[in-house]
Amino acid sequence: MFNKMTKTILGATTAVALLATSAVAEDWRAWNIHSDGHPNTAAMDLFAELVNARTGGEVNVEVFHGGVLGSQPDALEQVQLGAIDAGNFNLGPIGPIVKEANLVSLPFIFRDVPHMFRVLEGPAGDTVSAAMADAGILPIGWFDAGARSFYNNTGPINSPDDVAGMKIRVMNNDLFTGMVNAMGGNGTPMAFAEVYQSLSTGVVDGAENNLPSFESVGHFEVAGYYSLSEHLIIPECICVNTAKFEALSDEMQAAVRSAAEDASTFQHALWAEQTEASRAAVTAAGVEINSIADKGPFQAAMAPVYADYIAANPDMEALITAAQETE
Ligand code: BDP
Repeated sequence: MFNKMTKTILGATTAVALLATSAVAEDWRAWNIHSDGHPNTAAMDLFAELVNARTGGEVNVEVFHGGVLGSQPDALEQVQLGAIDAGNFNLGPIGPIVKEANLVSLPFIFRDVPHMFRVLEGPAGDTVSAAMADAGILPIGWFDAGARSFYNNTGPINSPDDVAGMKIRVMNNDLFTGMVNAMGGNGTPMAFAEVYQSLSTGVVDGAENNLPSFESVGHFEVAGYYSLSEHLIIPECICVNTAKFEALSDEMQAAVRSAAEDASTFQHALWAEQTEASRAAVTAAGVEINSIADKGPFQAAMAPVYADYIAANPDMEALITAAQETE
């Protein structure tokens, strides 16, 4: 399926590539935390291929997979500085840099993934994108990252009380630490690369992520219980250093944008497939996946997280209401 979709998309690029004017070629280094076999890696490879083809070689993207260019918070700083040009970033770690991006990192703010995309494509999403662009991190494509759920090595989680007393690794954002702490747990920010080791040595009791990431980095080998709390539905972007993008001609900007859009469409299809494949793979490996009949108590436990957040960021309230009221 990869090949067929890739070919169709590449076939449509020839005409656009001919539009490319000859200017000095630039090389963009792109960050990706994932490795082979993860949908985002295939999508970032396609993005690079499409940019190179559609800009007629005027922009050459090279993607560095597996987080070799550094941790996500560090890489984001590098994008702001222009030392890294682009990448596939999760909006969670962007929140500490761009306040508006925190809209999508509030637990249970979205009803489901389609609701998240409707918000992103509406006025609230425009506000988030504009703030990111102002901070130097311009989103030009949106990836599906499903929903994040808790996993641990003690037992199934069915209520917030089951999280109480657990040390849970979270991505770098105070909202996530507050989220776990509000359930009586101990939210512990840590780089993604350190989570496997920390789970296996008991430095943390659990973590939270979507099924493809839970599988792809082997966390399922060291955390046998995956509980479908689906507490965070955070999109990811293909993001580019704003100044680098704006320095391109209009044609080149359109070519890069269309590459990001097609790579995103491709990613969405792969994501749906991979989520099911990962569910099957971890189940076959002995992981117990449990659904949670009533998520109400988890949502109720988030009341202080929202109250504290809005008290500290009163200007975010309108955006939060707009997201919640989006049909
Ligand atoms: C994955 C995201 C990646 C994050 C990672 C994490 O795709 O961007 O760095 O989770 O938990 O799902 O750190």
